[in-house]
Amino acid sequence: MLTRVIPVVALALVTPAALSADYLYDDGVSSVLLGPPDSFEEFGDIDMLWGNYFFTDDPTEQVTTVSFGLGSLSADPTVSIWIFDDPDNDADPTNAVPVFSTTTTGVNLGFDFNVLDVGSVDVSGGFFVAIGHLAELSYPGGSPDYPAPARFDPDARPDRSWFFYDDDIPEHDLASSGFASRMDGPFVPIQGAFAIRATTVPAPATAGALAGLAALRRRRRSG
Ligand SMILES: [Ca+2]
Ligand SMILES: [Ca+2]
Repeated sequence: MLTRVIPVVALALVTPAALSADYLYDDGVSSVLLGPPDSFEEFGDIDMLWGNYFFTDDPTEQVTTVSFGLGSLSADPTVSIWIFDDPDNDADPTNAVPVFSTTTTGVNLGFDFNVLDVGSVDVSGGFFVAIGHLAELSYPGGSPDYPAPARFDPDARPDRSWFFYDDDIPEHDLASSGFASRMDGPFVPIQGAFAIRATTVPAPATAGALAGLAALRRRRRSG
């Protein structure tokens, strides 16, 4: 009995890391920044959310890491990190359900990424990984100005990236956000994909099944 258990445990520890998947659209050179237009001055500070929609390779996976590039930030550099699972998996995140959120201090690292360990967040099929930031209205030199925190790659596909503006982004009902657009929408002057990436591992059931399969093969080989 012991000889059957030990290989399974060892494989369960090794397999998830070996099978981790990276989801991204950018090519590492995300050279364009997006923020509210100065014409939004009448609305004051603008809450932003921008993110990428991905599809899991396996039916269910666990997001372990979110990586994101940032542009210019407000005086308060706090950013929020959100993971949504989309119940209808239709590439449209406006009805997606938040399954994880936290806040951290964002840093503009140029083409490099802020990296956040999110633990193990279950997602199935279509999921949406987004960054939030309050774009504070300021008046440098007397003219209205907003930061442009959403960094994107203009060479990447634009039809999986979405952004939202509102006084306070309604993360639990993105469809009701004051402004929502895909990155190939009519109000987008430069299209592209956001510098937001997700790393996943197989969900425990999948990892366990794979480990069991490997153990079965090993037993067959040795038998
Ligand atoms: Ca889903
Ligand atoms: Ca949807």
